[in-house]
Amino acid sequence: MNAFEKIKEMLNERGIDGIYVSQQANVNYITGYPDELAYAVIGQNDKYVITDGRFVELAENTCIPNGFKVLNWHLFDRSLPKAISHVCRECKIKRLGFEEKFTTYDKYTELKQLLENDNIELVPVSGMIEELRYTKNDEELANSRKACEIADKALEELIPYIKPGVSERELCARLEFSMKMNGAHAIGFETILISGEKTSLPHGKPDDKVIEYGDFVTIDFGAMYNGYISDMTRTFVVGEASEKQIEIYNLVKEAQAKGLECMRDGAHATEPDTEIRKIIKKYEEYYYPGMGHGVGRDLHEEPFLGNYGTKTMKKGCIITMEPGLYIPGWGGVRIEDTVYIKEDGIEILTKFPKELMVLK
Ligand SMILES: [Mn+2]
Repeated sequence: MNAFEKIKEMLNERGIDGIYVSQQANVNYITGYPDELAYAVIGQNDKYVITDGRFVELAENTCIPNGFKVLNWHLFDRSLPKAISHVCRECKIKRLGFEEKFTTYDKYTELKQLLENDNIELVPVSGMIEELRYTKNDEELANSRKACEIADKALEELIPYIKPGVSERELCARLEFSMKMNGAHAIGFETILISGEKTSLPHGKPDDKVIEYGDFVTIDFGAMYNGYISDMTRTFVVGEASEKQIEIYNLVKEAQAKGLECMRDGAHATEPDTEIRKIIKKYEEYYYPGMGHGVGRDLHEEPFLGNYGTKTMKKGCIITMEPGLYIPGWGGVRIEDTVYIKEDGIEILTKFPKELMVLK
């Protein structure tokens, strides 16, 4: 069954006969459109991409081959809701689903008014296209694998530059340059490249701080390839590692290995967290409980792993495993891989070594 057939089945299950899709990764996934600022409306028999004049040619080239019609909403009094209501009339949609988490209030209000005039009902929908994106097909896996390879290569190229006196900003620029030179279509997300005490900030930002002797350096970064993102974190020590740095590092490494062991087809999203807590018990107050997430077209997507997780890992999921310990005023360690769940076991897509590296 292709994606369009599955979507029609989902429309039936939800008692709607069309859906307006606005979340960008969802739009790109179902249409094949590779850029931003496009929307989709799927009916029982027709499907439309709606964008503006800057992107019409691209949308025609990429979406018409997939059976979409392309509209320019600027030609509907520069109103996206007017273009959507036009499509609803064309497709004879009577109950239109919309993504409640990704539709702004002003668009909702205008669309509701327009549709009411045509006796069309607006129905909030959540997580529908995301359900299709939950597991990855071979083509998606190939893109993720390539993004991970590029990240591995870029980090390897950065290692010789990580030394005292170099700023976080400079290292960050070199890493992102390397990803692009190795074929990344974009960086996957804002690079976290932090050092010293700042490594206690799980999502700290690089600045003009220079690397000092004895610093931890935490690098959390990813490449994007054909719309798919890799996500990897490594933590290094520069110069010489203290006993406590070695202890914390090895504990997180052990926790990460345990987390990987808990990843398999059918495992519940809470399971890695439960097992990891047993290992880091002594430092549990410094542990952050969100230690994994699906990654694909979006950096953070279902399933989310942690004590609040509700989903089950499935064959075809691509998920990160990234436990860390973050000690305020001292520093932190995180080790993260992007992992593919196979029918029988896992494939770790990010392959950069995880033994503690003390960079001289
Ligand atoms: Mn991550």
